[in-house]
Amino acid sequence: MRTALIASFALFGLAACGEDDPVQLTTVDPASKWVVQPSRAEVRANDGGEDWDIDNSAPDIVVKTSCPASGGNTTGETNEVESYTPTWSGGGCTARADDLVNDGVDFEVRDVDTSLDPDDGVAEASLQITEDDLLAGTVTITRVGDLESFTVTLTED
Ligand SMILES: [Ca+2]
Ligand SMILES: [Ca+2]
Ligand SMILES: [Ca+2]
Repeated sequence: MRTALIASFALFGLAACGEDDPVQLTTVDPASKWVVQPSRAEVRANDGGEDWDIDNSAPDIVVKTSCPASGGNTTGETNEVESYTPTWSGGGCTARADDLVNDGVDFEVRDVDTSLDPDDGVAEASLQITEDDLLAGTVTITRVGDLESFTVTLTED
């Protein structure tokens, strides 16, 4: 009886531990540094039925990127691109491979407006990144917030 009880506690301990075990990388060096760069997005034609901007122009899209908040990782912000299909080549964040795979990356996408008309939120998301994504060098998510799609490139620094 006593043995069984201990055994079940041991099993419970193992299961609880398993959930929190960090993902082990097999090909990519866990300590390698990677740049997470928003590269393009496809924005919905309107913001819940309203035009993005009162002058009926395309939204002015900026992406804030937050790599996992552990030692040496960074945040970034793209420049503003006025388009329904914006592309960017700078303003990403940098992080260790093991931090990316275990903690993912947070994105906040907004349409910049004037001080009289506060910025419109477009999407907020946490993007899980796998070792396969790092090896592929890119990852795309679809239908998040008011984005039809969102693509980031992953480049070893
Ligand atoms: Ca707007
Ligand atoms: Ca605009
Ligand atoms: Ca705007």
